[in-house]
Amino acid sequence: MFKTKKEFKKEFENACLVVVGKDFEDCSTEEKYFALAKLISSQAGELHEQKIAHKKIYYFSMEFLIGKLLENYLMNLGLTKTVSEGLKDMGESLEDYFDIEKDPGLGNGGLGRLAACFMDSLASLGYEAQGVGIRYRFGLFKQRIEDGRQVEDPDNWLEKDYPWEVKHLEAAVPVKFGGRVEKSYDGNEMHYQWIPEETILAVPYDIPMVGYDGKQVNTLRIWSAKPMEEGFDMDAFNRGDYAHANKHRADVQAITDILYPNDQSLSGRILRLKQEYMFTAAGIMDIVNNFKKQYGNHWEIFSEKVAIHTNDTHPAVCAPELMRVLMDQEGLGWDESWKIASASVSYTNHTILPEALEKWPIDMFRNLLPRLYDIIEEIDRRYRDSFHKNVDGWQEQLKNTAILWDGQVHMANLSVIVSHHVNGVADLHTEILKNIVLKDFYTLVPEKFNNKTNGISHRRFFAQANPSYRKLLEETIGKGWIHHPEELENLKKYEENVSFLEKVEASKKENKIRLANYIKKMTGIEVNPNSIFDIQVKRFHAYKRQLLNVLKIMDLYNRLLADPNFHIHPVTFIFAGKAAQGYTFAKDVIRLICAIADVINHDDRVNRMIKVVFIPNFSVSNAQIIYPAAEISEQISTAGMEASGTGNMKFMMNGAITLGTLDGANVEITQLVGSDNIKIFGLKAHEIETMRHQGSYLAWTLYHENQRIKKVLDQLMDDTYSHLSGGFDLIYDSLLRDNDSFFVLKDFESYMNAFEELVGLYEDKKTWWKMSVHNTACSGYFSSDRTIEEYVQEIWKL
Ligand code: Z16
Repeated sequence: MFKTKKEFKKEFENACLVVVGKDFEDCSTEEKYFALAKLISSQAGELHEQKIAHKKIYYFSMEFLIGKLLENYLMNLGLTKTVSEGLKDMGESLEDYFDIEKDPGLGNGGLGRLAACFMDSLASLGYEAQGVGIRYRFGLFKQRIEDGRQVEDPDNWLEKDYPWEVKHLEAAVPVKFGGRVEKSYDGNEMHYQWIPEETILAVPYDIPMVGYDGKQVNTLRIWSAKPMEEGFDMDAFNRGDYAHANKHRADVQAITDILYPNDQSLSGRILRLKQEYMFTAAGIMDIVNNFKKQYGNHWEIFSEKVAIHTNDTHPAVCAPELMRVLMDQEGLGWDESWKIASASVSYTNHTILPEALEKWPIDMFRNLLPRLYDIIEEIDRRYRDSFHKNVDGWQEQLKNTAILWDGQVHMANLSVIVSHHVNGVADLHTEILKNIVLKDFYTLVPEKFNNKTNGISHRRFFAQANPSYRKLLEETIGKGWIHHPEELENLKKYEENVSFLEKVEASKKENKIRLANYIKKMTGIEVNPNSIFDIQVKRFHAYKRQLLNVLKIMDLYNRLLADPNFHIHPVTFIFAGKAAQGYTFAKDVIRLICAIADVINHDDRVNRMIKVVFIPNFSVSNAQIIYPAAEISEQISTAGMEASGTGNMKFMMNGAITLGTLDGANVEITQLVGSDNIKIFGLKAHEIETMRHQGSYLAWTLYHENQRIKKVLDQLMDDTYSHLSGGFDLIYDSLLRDNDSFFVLKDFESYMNAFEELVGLYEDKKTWWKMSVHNTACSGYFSSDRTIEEYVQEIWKL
């Protein structure tokens, strides 16, 4: 482990030789980056000491959006200065190395990034943890804009090797699929043997998860599918039929080839079910192997040593799979296995959208996982048996909570039944789960339910992403907040301090210029750093209502042209985010943004006042440039539909003012900052619920009564914006023919007024920057350190 600059230079030169096989002088920048990453990775490895006898949490997640690691790990290990100065001596620039690193796209959005923030907090707080996931050969597609449309390119992140991962062939485990179950009776009890049609090999790759101060280094273990040695078709190979000999290999590897890009929608594809079972079964086998190594067959203490968390229902087969291993492999009985599994597994729900709640056709499930199906059927049978059939409406209750129903396996119900705790991800979301989505379960087992409001890594998204603000904070409230984010509260003392407010404004300006340069580089568009940066970045989805934001800009444009007295402070409207390939509506909204951007940015009558930018390929790495530059944070989902949101927290911490609905964690942001320091508009969740119920909302009426709405909608159909990529009938129809399912038009007026009031406040600098500082000061609550402490104390009991 190097400490000084001199030691670093020596070890780095050595790393070039060992890793790349060349002298430092002969290495390309990319090779040098590779050597440095390997060096830091091995430093981290030295810190990875296995603490025995502690309870360990295994966090199962289909997605981990970890972002780039080098800069973060140098910061966490306290090596940034040593390394950057050492490199400077050698004529190198650390920033160049940061640029080279690939950002693994092993996730879609919020759920995957949450898992990564949790890994950061677990390690930083010193808890023993392992992330369990999938090593997709292709991450989420890379997004490019061509002729005003989204184009998807494959994300071949492993093309040149990934220096942070270490393959562990010795820890590979077999995973079975298909076939049948053989039952035999030995005169005493039944034995079940799963005779699979196919067995594949799951191979783990470990990525170190380095905590702040290097306190604890955990691992993220991601699994890759390979054929078993015997699986290779030697006969075909010997016949010279190479295509056939390799087909099996290709079919098996296909299991971990791609990440499904449909964020929050069920694909129903068998390959997806294979992915889910593969990483779950591999992870469970790994846990059992490690447990046996340490504790032999003391199964009675399993749940005192192991906590298993399922991130959404994707790993929902954790509990039945653990039971299968305990019964079929370790010889335990049903009752004991059930007790162990249900005392170990817990579950987080991340959405109430029906299209995201996983259900698998029973036939498909049974054919692919026959033994698992038997176990699930027995869990379901016992659940039905234990049902109290003396309460009114029990049939309805049973129907809503049973695992097997309607020819399908209901994964959310399975998850609730097998878990000791079930949680939502923000107060409002958990209330909706308890009172609507899972209300029958809540009546039956209220004690299982609890809330764990999401959080974010304040180290990555604030300390690292916002160096100018970080420096300012260190000069005023010190460094304590990096360990104890609640200390950001100390900033409240500076809210009236004009010279401090000016420094905050200057820091924001610096971040805006950084983003403006990035925008220029990526899109060619020049933006004015003195304009207000109004930003909406997140996945494209109808319920997130990017469309509402677009209609706002169209309306502002109309009024700027029509009314010479209409004046607002200049604003730059910035969007970023990906739409699933097959989600035509969402892709059309991106197309509409690009179309209005093209018109407005080229219209010299208004382009000193407003501009519109779409930043391509939203990812963890450009997010770190975007959040710190924001002044207005757009969090405008239809109330009740965004489970929590986490971008809202990242913006708030970086001093942006939220313009939002009372949805997800916006509700808690409002409670924390007070209603004077946030701009809330629109219908409330219960009002939406009532209107949906009564069918009382008619979008047509609004269209005919409101001239401004009528005008912008008509412009979707005429030639105002159709020059670049065609018309926008689908969007128009969603609002009028389909009666605006997401209440876009209903919230339009309230949104416009809120926006204008908020922008009006910008003229008064003191008010604005005071609000901004107040938001940062109150944001410590949203550190994932707080969230993780709650999981640890109340669910995992580490
Ligand atoms: C996802 O990103 C989320 C939910 C889900 O069911 C599937 C995916 Cl891929 C998001 C929620 O939409 C968001 O509100 C929440 O903040 C995030 O999960 C983390 O909980």
